[in-house]
Amino acid sequence: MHTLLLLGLIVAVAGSASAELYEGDKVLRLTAENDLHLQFLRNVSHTGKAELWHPHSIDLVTTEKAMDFRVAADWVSDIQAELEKIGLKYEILTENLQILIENQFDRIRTRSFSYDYSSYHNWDQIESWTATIAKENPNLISRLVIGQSYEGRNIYLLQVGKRTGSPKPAIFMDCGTHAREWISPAFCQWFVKEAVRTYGTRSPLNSIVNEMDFLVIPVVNVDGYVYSWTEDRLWRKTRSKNFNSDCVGTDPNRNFNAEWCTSGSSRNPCSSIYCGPYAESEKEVKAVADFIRNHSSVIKAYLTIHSYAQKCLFPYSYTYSLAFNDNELANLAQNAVQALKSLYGTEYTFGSGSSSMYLASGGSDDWAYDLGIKYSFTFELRDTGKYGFLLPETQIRPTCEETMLAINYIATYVLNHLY
Ligand code: 0X9
Ligand code: ZN
Ligand code: ZN
Repeated sequence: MHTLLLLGLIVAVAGSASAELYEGDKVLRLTAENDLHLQFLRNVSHTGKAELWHPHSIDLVTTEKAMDFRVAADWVSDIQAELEKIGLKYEILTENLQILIENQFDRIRTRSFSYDYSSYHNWDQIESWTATIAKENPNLISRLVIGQSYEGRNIYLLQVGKRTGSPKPAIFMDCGTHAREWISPAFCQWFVKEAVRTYGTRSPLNSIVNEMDFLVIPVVNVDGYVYSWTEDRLWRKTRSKNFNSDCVGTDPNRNFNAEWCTSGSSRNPCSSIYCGPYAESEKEVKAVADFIRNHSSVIKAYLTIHSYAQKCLFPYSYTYSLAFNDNELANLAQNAVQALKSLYGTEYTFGSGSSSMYLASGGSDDWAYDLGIKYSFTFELRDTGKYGFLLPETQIRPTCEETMLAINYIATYVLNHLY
Protein backbone atom coordinates (compact mmCIF):
# COMPACT_ATOMS: atom_id res chain seq x y z
CA MET A 1 0.00 0.00 0.00
CA HIS A 2 2.86 2.34 0.78
CA THR A 3 4.48 1.44 -2.48
CA LEU A 4 1.33 2.31 -4.34
CA LEU A 5 1.05 5.63 -2.60
CA LEU A 6 4.65 6.41 -3.42
CA LEU A 7 4.19 5.43 -7.04
CA GLY A 8 1.22 7.76 -7.25
CA LEU A 9 3.35 10.58 -5.95
CA ILE A 10 6.14 9.90 -8.37
CA VAL A 11 3.79 10.07 -11.30
CA ALA A 12 2.10 13.19 -9.97
CA VAL A 13 5.28 15.08 -9.18
CA ALA A 14 7.55 14.08 -11.98
CA GLY A 15 5.11 13.68 -14.82
CA SER A 16 7.02 12.23 -17.69
CA ALA A 17 10.24 14.15 -17.12
CA SER A 18 11.72 10.76 -16.39
CA ALA A 19 10.64 9.47 -19.79
CA GLU A 20 13.93 8.12 -20.96
CA LEU A 21 14.75 10.87 -23.42
CA TYR A 22 18.46 10.80 -22.66
CA GLU A 23 19.17 7.13 -21.89
CA GLY A 24 22.75 6.35 -22.87
CA ASP A 25 23.53 9.87 -24.08
CA LYS A 26 27.02 11.03 -23.19
CA VAL A 27 28.59 14.45 -22.85
CA LEU A 28 32.05 14.63 -24.40
CA ARG A 29 34.52 17.46 -24.01
CA LEU A 30 36.89 17.88 -26.92
CA THR A 31 39.22 20.39 -28.46
CA ALA A 32 39.60 20.52 -32.20
CA GLU A 33 43.21 20.85 -33.27
CA ASN A 34 42.93 21.25 -37.02
CA ASP A 35 40.54 21.85 -39.90
CA LEU A 36 39.75 18.17 -40.29
CA HIS A 37 38.57 18.09 -36.67
CA LEU A 38 36.49 21.22 -37.17
CA GLN A 39 34.88 19.85 -40.31
CA PHE A 40 34.05 16.63 -38.51
CA LEU A 41 32.40 18.50 -35.61
CA ARG A 42 30.34 20.64 -37.98
CA ASN A 43 29.18 17.57 -39.84
CA VAL A 44 28.08 15.62 -36.78
CA SER A 45 26.23 18.58 -35.37
CA HIS A 46 24.39 19.17 -38.64
CA THR A 47 23.25 15.54 -38.70
CA GLY A 48 21.92 15.85 -35.13
CA LYS A 49 24.00 12.91 -33.89
CA ALA A 50 25.71 15.29 -31.51
CA GLU A 51 24.73 18.69 -30.27
CA LEU A 52 26.71 21.44 -28.61
CA TRP A 53 25.87 21.05 -24.94
CA HIS A 54 26.25 24.76 -24.53
CA PRO A 55 24.28 26.53 -27.24
CA HIS A 56 26.98 28.07 -29.36
CA SER A 57 26.32 28.37 -32.98
CA ILE A 58 28.31 25.55 -34.56
CA ASP A 59 29.88 27.93 -37.06
CA LEU A 60 31.69 29.64 -34.21
CA VAL A 61 33.50 26.50 -33.10
CA THR A 62 37.23 27.06 -33.37
CA THR A 63 40.40 25.16 -32.69
CA GLU A 64 42.18 25.37 -29.34
CA LYS A 65 38.94 25.86 -27.43
CA ALA A 66 37.34 23.03 -25.45
CA MET A 67 33.79 22.25 -26.57
CA ASP A 68 31.21 20.05 -24.89
CA PHE A 69 28.93 17.91 -27.06
CA ARG A 70 25.96 15.82 -26.09
CA VAL A 71 26.15 12.67 -28.16
CA ALA A 72 22.95 10.72 -28.73
CA ALA A 73 23.13 7.16 -27.40
CA ASP A 74 22.72 5.53 -30.83
CA TRP A 75 25.77 7.32 -32.14
CA VAL A 76 28.13 7.12 -29.18
CA SER A 77 30.20 4.19 -30.42
CA ASP A 78 30.29 5.45 -34.04
CA ILE A 79 31.41 8.86 -32.95
CA GLN A 80 33.98 7.58 -30.51
CA ALA A 81 35.45 5.42 -33.27
CA GLU A 82 35.54 8.37 -35.67
CA LEU A 83 37.16 10.61 -33.09
CA GLU A 84 39.87 8.05 -32.52
CA LYS A 85 40.39 7.65 -36.24
CA ILE A 86 40.96 11.34 -36.85
CA GLY A 87 42.96 11.77 -33.64
CA LEU A 88 40.57 14.15 -31.93
CA LYS A 89 41.17 13.69 -28.22
CA TYR A 90 38.19 13.83 -25.88
CA GLU A 91 37.18 13.42 -22.30
CA ILE A 92 33.88 11.91 -21.12
CA LEU A 93 32.13 14.45 -18.90
CA THR A 94 28.95 12.46 -18.40
CA GLU A 95 28.63 8.71 -18.92
CA ASN A 96 24.85 8.55 -19.04
CA LEU A 97 22.80 11.72 -19.01
CA GLN A 98 19.57 9.95 -18.10
CA ILE A 99 21.07 8.69 -14.84
CA LEU A 100 22.08 12.21 -13.82
CA ILE A 101 18.57 13.44 -14.55
CA GLU A 102 16.89 10.61 -12.67
CA ASN A 103 19.15 11.07 -9.65
CA GLN A 104 17.99 14.65 -9.42
CA PHE A 105 14.29 13.80 -9.58
CA ASP A 106 14.80 10.93 -7.09
CA ARG A 107 16.18 13.33 -4.51
CA ILE A 108 13.33 15.76 -5.09
CA ARG A 109 10.71 13.04 -4.62
CA THR A 110 12.10 11.70 -1.38
CA ARG A 111 12.75 14.91 0.51
CA SER A 112 10.42 16.59 3.00
CA PHE A 113 7.86 19.11 1.78
CA SER A 114 8.83 22.15 3.87
CA TYR A 115 10.00 25.20 1.91
CA ASP A 116 13.72 25.37 2.01
CA TYR A 117 16.10 27.39 -0.08
CA SER A 118 18.56 24.57 -0.64
CA SER A 119 16.10 22.68 -2.81
CA TYR A 120 14.81 23.13 -6.31
CA HIS A 121 11.14 24.07 -6.40
CA ASN A 122 8.53 23.53 -9.06
CA TRP A 123 6.43 26.39 -10.40
CA ASP A 124 3.43 25.83 -8.09
CA GLN A 125 5.73 26.04 -5.09
CA ILE A 126 7.52 29.13 -6.37
CA GLU A 127 4.27 30.86 -7.24
CA SER A 128 2.83 30.37 -3.76
CA TRP A 129 6.19 31.34 -2.27
CA THR A 130 5.99 34.74 -4.03
CA ALA A 131 2.58 35.33 -2.43
CA THR A 132 3.65 34.24 1.05
CA ILE A 133 6.92 36.14 1.20
CA ALA A 134 5.24 39.36 0.04
CA LYS A 135 2.37 38.94 2.50
CA GLU A 136 4.70 38.21 5.42
CA ASN A 137 6.99 41.18 4.71
CA PRO A 138 4.72 44.04 3.68
CA ASN A 139 7.29 46.71 4.64
CA LEU A 140 9.93 45.23 2.40
CA ILE A 141 8.32 43.28 -0.43
CA SER A 142 5.48 43.79 -2.82
CA ARG A 143 4.41 41.45 -5.58
CA LEU A 144 3.40 42.59 -9.05
CA VAL A 145 2.18 40.67 -12.07
CA ILE A 146 3.99 42.07 -15.10
CA GLY A 147 2.30 39.91 -17.71
CA GLN A 148 1.28 36.40 -18.70
CA SER A 149 3.20 33.64 -20.38
CA TYR A 150 2.15 32.07 -23.68
CA GLU A 151 0.27 29.34 -21.78
CA GLY A 152 -1.36 31.93 -19.53
CA ARG A 153 0.67 31.74 -16.33
CA ASN A 154 1.44 34.90 -14.37
CA ILE A 155 4.90 36.41 -14.55
CA TYR A 156 5.68 37.83 -11.11
CA LEU A 157 8.01 40.58 -10.05
CA LEU A 158 8.99 41.13 -6.43
CA GLN A 159 9.88 44.67 -5.50
CA VAL A 160 12.35 44.32 -2.65
CA GLY A 161 13.28 47.49 -0.76
CA LYS A 162 12.39 49.52 2.28
CA ARG A 163 9.31 51.69 1.73
CA THR A 164 10.54 55.27 1.97
CA GLY A 165 7.69 57.12 0.34
CA SER A 166 9.94 58.65 -2.30
CA PRO A 167 11.12 57.09 -5.56
CA LYS A 168 14.34 55.12 -5.22
CA PRO A 169 16.93 54.04 -7.75
CA ALA A 170 16.51 50.38 -8.64
CA ILE A 171 18.40 47.29 -9.75
CA PHE A 172 16.52 44.90 -11.98
CA MET A 173 17.37 41.20 -11.74
CA ASP A 174 15.76 38.31 -13.57
CA CYS A 175 16.10 34.56 -13.26
CA GLY A 176 14.79 31.57 -15.15
CA THR A 177 15.03 32.96 -18.67
CA HIS A 178 16.24 29.54 -19.82
CA ALA A 179 14.06 26.75 -18.50
CA ARG A 180 16.64 24.10 -17.66
CA GLU A 181 18.97 26.42 -15.71
CA TRP A 182 17.35 25.56 -12.39
CA ILE A 183 20.04 27.12 -10.22
CA SER A 184 18.95 30.51 -11.56
CA PRO A 185 15.43 30.68 -10.02
CA ALA A 186 16.94 29.11 -6.90
CA PHE A 187 19.29 32.09 -6.71
CA CYS A 188 16.54 34.71 -7.08
CA GLN A 189 14.63 33.03 -4.24
CA TRP A 190 17.79 32.91 -2.13
CA PHE A 191 18.42 36.60 -2.77
CA VAL A 192 14.94 37.61 -1.63
CA LYS A 193 15.23 35.38 1.43
CA GLU A 194 18.55 37.05 2.31
CA ALA A 195 17.01 40.50 1.98
CA VAL A 196 14.31 39.42 4.42
CA ARG A 197 16.75 37.73 6.80
CA THR A 198 19.14 40.69 7.02
CA TYR A 199 16.47 43.39 7.03
CA GLY A 200 17.14 45.87 9.84
CA THR A 201 20.60 44.47 10.58
CA ARG A 202 23.97 46.09 9.94
CA SER A 203 24.58 44.08 6.78
CA PRO A 204 25.66 45.35 3.36
CA LEU A 205 22.46 44.02 1.82
CA ASN A 206 20.35 45.93 4.33
CA SER A 207 22.09 49.19 3.46
CA ILE A 208 21.37 48.47 -0.17
CA VAL A 209 17.66 47.75 0.30
CA ASN A 210 17.33 50.87 2.43
CA GLU A 211 18.55 53.07 -0.41
CA MET A 212 17.49 51.14 -3.48
CA ASP A 213 14.83 48.75 -4.74
CA PHE A 214 15.59 45.38 -6.20
CA LEU A 215 13.12 44.40 -8.90
CA VAL A 216 13.32 40.61 -9.00
CA ILE A 217 11.64 38.26 -11.45
CA PRO A 218 12.10 34.77 -9.97
CA VAL A 219 11.11 32.98 -13.18
CA VAL A 220 10.77 34.73 -16.55
CA ASN A 221 10.15 31.70 -18.76
CA VAL A 222 7.46 30.10 -16.63
CA ASP A 223 6.06 27.74 -19.28
CA GLY A 224 9.51 26.46 -20.14
CA TYR A 225 10.30 25.99 -16.46
CA VAL A 226 7.15 23.91 -15.95
CA TYR A 227 8.01 21.88 -19.05
CA SER A 228 11.51 21.19 -17.71
CA TRP A 229 9.86 19.70 -14.59
CA THR A 230 7.20 17.67 -16.33
CA GLU A 231 8.36 16.69 -19.82
CA ASP A 232 11.95 17.43 -20.72
CA ARG A 233 14.50 18.33 -18.04
CA LEU A 234 16.79 19.90 -20.64
CA TRP A 235 14.24 22.23 -22.27
CA ARG A 236 15.64 25.74 -22.86
CA LYS A 237 13.17 27.83 -24.86
CA THR A 238 9.67 29.20 -24.38
CA ARG A 239 6.68 26.99 -25.27
CA SER A 240 5.03 29.08 -27.98
CA LYS A 241 3.82 27.37 -31.14
CA ASN A 242 5.65 28.18 -34.33
CA PHE A 243 4.02 28.95 -37.64
CA ASN A 244 4.76 26.31 -40.29
CA SER A 245 6.71 24.04 -37.95
CA ASP A 246 5.97 21.33 -35.44
CA CYS A 247 8.91 22.46 -33.35
CA VAL A 248 7.97 24.48 -30.30
CA GLY A 249 9.50 27.53 -28.66
CA THR A 250 11.83 30.48 -29.13
CA ASP A 251 15.05 31.21 -27.29
CA PRO A 252 14.04 34.18 -25.12
CA ASN A 253 17.65 35.33 -24.97
CA ARG A 254 17.74 35.65 -28.77
CA ASN A 255 14.39 37.43 -28.93
CA PHE A 256 15.25 40.86 -27.50
CA ASN A 257 15.56 43.78 -29.85
CA ALA A 258 19.36 44.04 -29.87
CA GLU A 259 20.63 43.50 -33.42
CA TRP A 260 17.92 40.84 -33.42
CA CYS A 261 18.72 37.59 -35.25
CA THR A 262 21.99 38.68 -36.80
CA SER A 263 24.64 36.49 -35.17
CA GLY A 264 24.70 33.40 -32.96
CA SER A 265 20.98 32.90 -33.58
CA SER A 266 19.02 30.58 -35.79
CA ARG A 267 16.02 31.17 -38.03
CA ASN A 268 15.09 27.51 -37.72
CA PRO A 269 12.22 27.00 -35.22
CA CYS A 270 13.68 23.62 -34.33
CA SER A 271 16.94 25.14 -33.14
CA SER A 272 17.55 25.74 -29.44
CA ILE A 273 18.75 29.23 -30.35
CA TYR A 274 15.76 30.12 -32.56
CA CYS A 275 15.35 33.91 -32.50
CA GLY A 276 11.58 33.83 -33.08
CA PRO A 277 9.57 35.36 -35.94
CA TYR A 278 10.36 38.94 -34.85
CA ALA A 279 11.91 40.74 -31.87
CA GLU A 280 9.77 40.56 -28.70
CA SER A 281 7.47 38.00 -30.32
CA GLU A 282 7.51 36.08 -27.03
CA LYS A 283 5.03 37.31 -24.43
CA GLU A 284 7.58 36.72 -21.67
CA VAL A 285 10.21 38.83 -23.45
CA LYS A 286 7.67 41.55 -24.23
CA ALA A 287 6.58 41.64 -20.56
CA VAL A 288 10.16 42.05 -19.33
CA ALA A 289 11.05 44.61 -22.00
CA ASP A 290 7.86 46.64 -21.39
CA PHE A 291 8.49 46.71 -17.66
CA ILE A 292 12.07 47.86 -18.09
CA ARG A 293 11.10 50.48 -20.68
CA ASN A 294 8.39 51.84 -18.37
CA HIS A 295 10.81 52.08 -15.46
CA SER A 296 13.99 52.97 -17.32
CA SER A 297 14.46 56.25 -15.45
CA VAL A 298 14.88 54.46 -12.10
CA ILE A 299 16.64 51.26 -13.24
CA LYS A 300 20.39 51.78 -12.80
CA ALA A 301 21.58 48.23 -13.29
CA TYR A 302 20.36 45.13 -15.11
CA LEU A 303 21.35 41.65 -13.92
CA THR A 304 20.30 38.41 -15.56
CA ILE A 305 21.10 35.07 -13.96
CA HIS A 306 21.86 32.01 -16.11
CA SER A 307 23.94 28.85 -15.89
CA TYR A 308 26.34 27.30 -16.47
CA ALA A 309 29.92 28.42 -17.19
CA GLN A 310 31.07 30.41 -14.12
CA LYS A 311 31.30 33.67 -15.99
CA CYS A 312 30.42 37.29 -15.42
CA LEU A 313 29.61 38.79 -18.81
CA PHE A 314 28.83 42.32 -19.94
CA PRO A 315 28.01 43.93 -23.33
CA TYR A 316 28.46 43.41 -26.05
CA SER A 317 27.53 39.95 -27.21
CA TYR A 318 26.13 40.98 -30.60
CA THR A 319 29.38 42.60 -31.70
CA TYR A 320 33.07 42.50 -30.90
CA SER A 321 32.98 46.29 -30.49
CA LEU A 322 33.59 47.46 -26.96
CA ALA A 323 30.98 49.05 -24.72
CA PHE A 324 31.68 52.76 -24.12
CA ASN A 325 32.44 52.04 -20.44
CA ASP A 326 34.22 48.76 -21.14
CA ASN A 327 36.98 49.61 -18.67
CA GLU A 328 34.57 50.31 -15.87
CA LEU A 329 32.53 47.18 -16.60
CA ALA A 330 35.65 45.02 -16.71
CA ASN A 331 36.83 46.44 -13.39
CA LEU A 332 33.47 45.91 -11.80
CA ALA A 333 33.24 42.36 -13.09
CA GLN A 334 36.75 41.59 -11.93
CA ASN A 335 36.03 42.81 -8.41
CA ALA A 336 32.70 41.02 -8.34
CA VAL A 337 34.22 37.65 -9.26
CA GLN A 338 37.03 38.23 -6.80
CA ALA A 339 34.47 38.76 -4.02
CA LEU A 340 32.68 35.62 -5.18
CA LYS A 341 35.88 33.60 -5.09
CA SER A 342 36.76 34.73 -1.56
CA LEU A 343 34.17 32.39 -0.03
CA TYR A 344 34.90 28.96 -1.51
CA GLY A 345 37.58 29.61 -4.08
CA THR A 346 35.21 29.23 -7.03
CA GLU A 347 36.87 30.65 -10.14
CA TYR A 348 34.88 32.81 -12.53
CA THR A 349 36.12 34.39 -15.70
CA PHE A 350 34.76 37.71 -16.94
CA GLY A 351 34.65 39.85 -20.04
CA SER A 352 32.36 40.99 -22.80
CA GLY A 353 29.97 38.27 -23.96
CA SER A 354 31.38 38.17 -27.48
CA SER A 355 34.98 37.79 -26.38
CA SER A 356 34.40 35.55 -23.33
CA MET A 357 31.63 33.32 -24.58
CA TYR A 358 30.29 33.72 -28.09
CA LEU A 359 28.85 36.19 -30.51
CA ALA A 360 25.07 36.17 -30.05
CA SER A 361 22.48 38.81 -30.85
CA GLY A 362 19.07 39.40 -29.28
CA GLY A 363 20.18 39.08 -25.66
CA SER A 364 18.56 40.94 -22.79
CA ASP A 365 21.85 42.30 -21.42
CA ASP A 366 22.78 44.06 -24.68
CA TRP A 367 19.22 45.33 -25.11
CA ALA A 368 19.07 46.83 -21.60
CA TYR A 369 22.50 48.36 -22.09
CA ASP A 370 21.53 50.03 -25.37
CA LEU A 371 18.42 51.36 -23.64
CA GLY A 372 20.78 53.33 -21.40
CA ILE A 373 21.29 51.02 -18.41
CA LYS A 374 25.05 51.23 -18.32
CA TYR A 375 25.62 48.52 -15.69
CA SER A 376 24.40 45.37 -17.38
CA PHE A 377 25.63 41.87 -16.51
CA THR A 378 24.87 38.26 -17.29
CA PHE A 379 25.95 35.80 -14.62
CA GLU A 380 26.55 32.23 -15.65
CA LEU A 381 26.52 30.36 -12.33
CA ARG A 382 28.09 26.99 -11.45
CA ASP A 383 29.47 24.73 -12.65
CA THR A 384 31.84 24.39 -15.62
CA GLY A 385 30.32 21.20 -17.02
CA LYS A 386 30.63 18.31 -14.57
CA TYR A 387 26.90 18.53 -13.84
CA GLY A 388 26.06 21.52 -16.01
CA PHE A 389 22.32 22.23 -15.94
CA LEU A 390 21.90 19.26 -13.58
CA LEU A 391 23.76 20.95 -10.75
CA PRO A 392 23.00 18.89 -7.60
CA GLU A 393 20.93 20.44 -4.83
CA THR A 394 23.88 20.16 -2.45
CA GLN A 395 25.49 22.96 -4.46
CA ILE A 396 22.55 25.39 -4.21
CA ARG A 397 23.58 26.87 -0.86
CA PRO A 398 27.29 27.41 -1.62
CA THR A 399 26.49 28.69 -5.13
CA CYS A 400 23.95 31.19 -3.82
CA GLU A 401 26.13 32.32 -0.91
CA GLU A 402 29.12 33.07 -3.12
CA THR A 403 26.96 34.72 -5.78
CA MET A 404 25.46 37.03 -3.13
CA LEU A 405 28.94 38.49 -2.62
CA ALA A 406 29.26 39.38 -6.30
CA ILE A 407 25.76 40.87 -6.48
CA ASN A 408 26.33 42.86 -3.28
CA TYR A 409 29.55 44.20 -4.69
CA ILE A 410 27.90 45.37 -7.90
CA ALA A 411 24.90 46.82 -6.07
CA THR A 412 27.10 48.79 -3.68
CA TYR A 413 29.13 50.12 -6.59
CA VAL A 414 25.99 51.17 -8.46
CA LEU A 415 24.65 52.88 -5.35
CA ASN A 416 27.88 54.89 -5.14
CA HIS A 417 27.80 55.75 -8.85
CA LEU A 418 24.22 56.79 -9.46
CA TYR A 419 23.58 58.52 -12.76
O1 0X9 B 1 23.62 32.08 -24.80
C1 0X9 B 1 23.02 32.65 -23.86
O2 0X9 B 1 21.90 33.12 -23.98
C2 0X9 B 1 23.72 32.77 -22.50
N1 0X9 B 1 24.35 31.52 -22.19
S1 0X9 B 1 23.42 30.23 -21.78
O3 0X9 B 1 24.26 29.08 -21.69
N2 0X9 B 1 22.81 30.48 -20.33
O4 0X9 B 1 22.37 30.10 -22.72
C3 0X9 B 1 24.77 33.86 -22.56
C4 0X9 B 1 24.19 35.22 -22.74
C5 0X9 B 1 25.22 36.27 -22.95
N3 0X9 B 1 24.64 37.47 -23.48
C6 0X9 B 1 24.17 37.57 -24.77
N4 0X9 B 1 24.34 36.62 -25.63
N5 0X9 B 1 23.60 38.70 -25.10
ZN1 ZN C 1 30.07 26.78 -23.71
ZN1 ZN D 1 20.83 30.74 -20.05
